[in-house]
Amino acid sequence: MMNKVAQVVGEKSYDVLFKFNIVGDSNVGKTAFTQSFINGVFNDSTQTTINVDISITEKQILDKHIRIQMWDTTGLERFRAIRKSYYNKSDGIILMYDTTCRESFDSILYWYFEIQQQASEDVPIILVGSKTDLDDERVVSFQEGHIMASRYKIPFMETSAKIMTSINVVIDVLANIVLETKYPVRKESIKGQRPIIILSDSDMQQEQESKIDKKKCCN
Ligand SMILES: Nc1nc2c(ncn2[C@@H]2O[C@H](COP(=O)(O)OP(=O)(O)OP(=O)(O)O)[C@@H](O)[C@H]2O)c(=O)[nH]1
Ligand SMILES: [Mg+2]
Repeated sequence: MMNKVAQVVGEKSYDVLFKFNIVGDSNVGKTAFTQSFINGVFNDSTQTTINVDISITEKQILDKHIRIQMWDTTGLERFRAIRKSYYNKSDGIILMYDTTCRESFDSILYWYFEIQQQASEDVPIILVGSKTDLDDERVVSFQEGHIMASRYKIPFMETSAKIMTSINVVIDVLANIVLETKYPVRKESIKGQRPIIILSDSDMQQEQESKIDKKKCCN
């Protein structure tokens, strides 16, 4: 098969290996997201990640068997130096903020800048707003997330690791974008299956920022 990079790891084989990084402020839910995706369970007693945790899983997308490495590191500023090598050869990045924490949303600018500095040019990024199950505590509206993503021309989704909302969809969207880039011949077949809204400038103008009071922020 064209482009097939068959690799064998123990008994298992896979067609493609993707390295995905998840970034965002401390406490936004990066580890909870990763664990929900990898293990299918929510752990509400996560500790701040020290150094880097790498988890691995495999997934079938269309005719490709994909091995996904999830690289999860701390969002704490004092560990910034550690993160330099973290972005090396990243295939895709989940840029996360917490919908109940305005400060984490304001930090998106900073994280986007760090990605531009450290990751390879044109690495696919998806913006993710976390903790949608905490609806009463929400301080960042869906529209604001949408507008931010439009600004950077990247896809956007909201998730909850606790009730498993859209966790797999985020990974599927990112994996499909990477597959489209690495295997352009597949573009047409994948396009029809991509569950994302392509954000345009006109979408952006039509969106009204909703007025939500600041109620609470990150710890
Ligand atoms: N209700 C709710 N709580 C969540 C969700 N995701 C994460 N949390 C909680 O938010 C807190 C922080 O989650 P973590 O996943 O450890 O955050 P992190 O981004 O990995 O933080 P650092 O490792 O310090 O960078 C924990 O108490 C989680 O239980 C969610 O979807 N819903
Ligand atoms: Mg963590």
